[in-house]
Amino acid sequence: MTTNPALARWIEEVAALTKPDQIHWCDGSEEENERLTDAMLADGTLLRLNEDTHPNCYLHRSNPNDVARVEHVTMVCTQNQDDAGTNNHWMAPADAHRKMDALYDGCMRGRTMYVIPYLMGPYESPYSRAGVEVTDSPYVVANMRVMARTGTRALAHIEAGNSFIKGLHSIGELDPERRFIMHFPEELLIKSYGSGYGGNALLGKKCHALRIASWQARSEGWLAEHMLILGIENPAGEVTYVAAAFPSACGKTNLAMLVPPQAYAGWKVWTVGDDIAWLHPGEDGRLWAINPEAGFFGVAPGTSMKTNPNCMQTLGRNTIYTNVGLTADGQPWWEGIDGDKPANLLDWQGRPHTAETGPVAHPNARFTVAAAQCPSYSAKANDPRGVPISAIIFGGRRSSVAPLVLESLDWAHGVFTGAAVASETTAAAVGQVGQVRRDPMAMKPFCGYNFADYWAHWLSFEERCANLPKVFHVNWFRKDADGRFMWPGYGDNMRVLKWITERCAGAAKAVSTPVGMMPSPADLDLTGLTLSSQSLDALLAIDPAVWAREMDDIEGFFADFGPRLPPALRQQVERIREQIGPQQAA
Ligand code: OXD
Ligand code: MN
Repeated sequence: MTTNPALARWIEEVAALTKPDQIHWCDGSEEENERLTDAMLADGTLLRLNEDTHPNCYLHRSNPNDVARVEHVTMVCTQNQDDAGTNNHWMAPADAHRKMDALYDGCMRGRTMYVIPYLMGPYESPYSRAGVEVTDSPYVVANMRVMARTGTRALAHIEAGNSFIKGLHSIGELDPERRFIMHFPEELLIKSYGSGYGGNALLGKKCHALRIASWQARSEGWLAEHMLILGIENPAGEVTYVAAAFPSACGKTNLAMLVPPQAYAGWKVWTVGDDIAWLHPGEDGRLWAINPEAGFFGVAPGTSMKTNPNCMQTLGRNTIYTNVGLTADGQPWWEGIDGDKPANLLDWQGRPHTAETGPVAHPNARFTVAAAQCPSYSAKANDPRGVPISAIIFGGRRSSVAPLVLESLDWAHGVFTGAAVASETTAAAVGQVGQVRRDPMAMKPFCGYNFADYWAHWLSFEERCANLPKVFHVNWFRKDADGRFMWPGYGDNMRVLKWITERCAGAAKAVSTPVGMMPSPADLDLTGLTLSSQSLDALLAIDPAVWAREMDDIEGFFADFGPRLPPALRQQVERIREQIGPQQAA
């Protein structure tokens, strides 16, 4: 089924191990998708939603034990444990292969094995990379078709002699005790077993485009990042592109599709990507970004016409919903969606919803939809060269400490700012929600190698690019003493983006603080926003004592990386401590 001998051999080996009843090479066509969809409707994997309100939309209810990424059993299997770093779970490659191959032995008996050639990135882009995912899940095939460029054209790319990542996936028995997501970066190989959930099973996404790609990017001189990419158009029609890294479920999709407030006449935001950016040094000394994905796999709860109108207009046709609730007339429903809560809802497990049955949608319920359906989708999203990045923005979900926005003094300070990102955990991964943890560059779950080496790689861009982006940190999630969010967020985040683009153009003012540059209240365009001056002051406040403790915490976190930690990061801690002043040290 392929003229590529390495691919043909690998498929033969995988089939000999997993013993499927049949093998299907996916061509990515409409007819193929229809056939698979019909089969999934027939066996209950999918339910058809209301054809009048939601044409070609489906609901998938996953096994209730399989609703999020599983970081504790996600491993990076390098020959040398230090190469994976303390930021990753590790297993020796030989042990990992033994473990996984025992699980795969005969696991596809009675099933079809699907072979999905895919391309991450625009066709014809020198930055795009191919992969082949083998899976026994038609739900994975349907989702991969939306999220990546799958089928005949991707296979042709491989057959033209381009390298490809191998990804073997089986849902197995969906038994949490027999669930592992293993990465072998030295072999450009992924082995995933026991889960059908997006981040564990759509191998082009987190496994390939972040963990394996970050490994490749280090040796090849580029960056694979957990970042949205957007273009900000000013009333003069000039577009400034920014890439922004936030931990999972912190609003990347909302920010990527932002609609500016009414008072910002003539401003527009263009969506290039909502989750992953591959950044390459360009000949002009700038960093150029492509979005390797072709779709959005976003969190449904909280999405509404108020929080993300572009997203709501993207959904509603040709969409796969996973673990949302269902109205009596067959429409998807989730907490935070527009309108009153209807009667007679079924929850994400298909049970009649009552006050006792918990949320209607699972907090990590998702939609899978083609990016091309998004009204704000950028005309540049398929440009093989990508878009030039003027600003990198880091952010976390922090109820205290971090102000609304900070600008780094230089690249090394920017790398430090990214390395020190902390955020409260969310439902996107299994585990306790709401715990503050360090999530450097929002890559804690996704960096395929030792963070210390990763930061050194980031620092090395100072030598690679003459015209690097400015680096910022934002926090939309600061809370007051009563636990209420102080910043309205969503479309009003445009006010911060405007200041950022103006800083990039050298046109906005900033004040200096011990931890970076910041707008004074007068530097932010707050036209049309009602916000008390007290709240604004609090949002922009830097408490030296709190920041002194923050430096202690960051230093403790860095200590985990031992002598591999780049000295430049330790120097940033010292520099900031000096600026804060010794009297403030906790
Ligand atoms: C995602 C995640 O699904 O970050 O994008 O968990
Ligand atoms: Mn993500």
